[in-house]
Amino acid sequence: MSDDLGRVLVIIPTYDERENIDMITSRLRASVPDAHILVADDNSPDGTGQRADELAAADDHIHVLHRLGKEGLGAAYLAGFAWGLEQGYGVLVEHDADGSHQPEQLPLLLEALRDADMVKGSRWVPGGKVVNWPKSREILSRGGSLWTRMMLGVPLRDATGGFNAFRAATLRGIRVDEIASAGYCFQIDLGWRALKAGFRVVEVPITFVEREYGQSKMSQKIVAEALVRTTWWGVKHRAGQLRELVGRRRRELT
Ligand SMILES: Nc1nc2c(ncn2[C@@H]2O[C@H](COP(=O)(O)OP(=O)(O)OP(=O)(O)O)[C@@H](O)[C@H]2O)c(=O)[nH]1
Ligand SMILES: [Mg+2]
Repeated sequence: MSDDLGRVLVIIPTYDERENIDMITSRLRASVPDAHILVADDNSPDGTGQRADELAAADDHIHVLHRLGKEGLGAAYLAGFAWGLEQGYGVLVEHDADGSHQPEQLPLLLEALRDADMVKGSRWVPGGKVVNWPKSREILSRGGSLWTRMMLGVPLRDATGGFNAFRAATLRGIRVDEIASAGYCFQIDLGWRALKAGFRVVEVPITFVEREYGQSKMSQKIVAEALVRTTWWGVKHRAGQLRELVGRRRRELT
């Protein structure tokens, strides 16, 4: 599929996803047979990591990164990116374990990456959908993206979306090692950094399906982190724009 882009690595962060890990890996293997999968598990108490080891032992396209304990999805992805870049993959994909992202739609993201540096699976562009989500979650997600657009001036419709594909060069170019964000705002952070660095970020419509099995790790703390960080970045960004404007006016006047 994306021969010209290099080998594809799909990173799946897991924390207590035992009920989903077989389903998600088998669907990914069927959907994009050439892609490799890296399960980044934070020592899940329910044994997801051990199950992933069994799957990896039976399939040379599946790999497992065992981490010491729960550090948030952002940290798990950063470790996964570092592993994938080190191993020479040309494309790195973020993919949840819980069935919210459809492995069958991954080819659409990979296709779009031919003409982009980062592709975001998007619920809030025409053709994008959410299935089985309560209205409250939709409001939170749309509101989060709207706030991000207002604060940062980014053109993204689904800034918090977590189904993303990157060229390796994009991740190398955005200093991912400096990212401290842990929860949803990790996704905002990646998109914002990619845009600031001048990369082409494209959104493609996806169908997002609420998880059927296992527990969501979303919490008030994660929402608060996203709100505080986005607002802080926005204030710094707007202050920078203002300084530039004032400097330009001064130069014009002298
Ligand atoms: N390794 C690791 N994975 C995590 C951690 N927190 C969440 N995840 C994984 O990240 C993915 C997304 O987490 P979810 O709990 O589904 O959170 P969400 O999708 O933002 O929230 P929902 O929409 O409610 O499902 C899942 O595959 C989780 O297992 C963590 O601390 N460490
Ligand atoms: Mg989820």
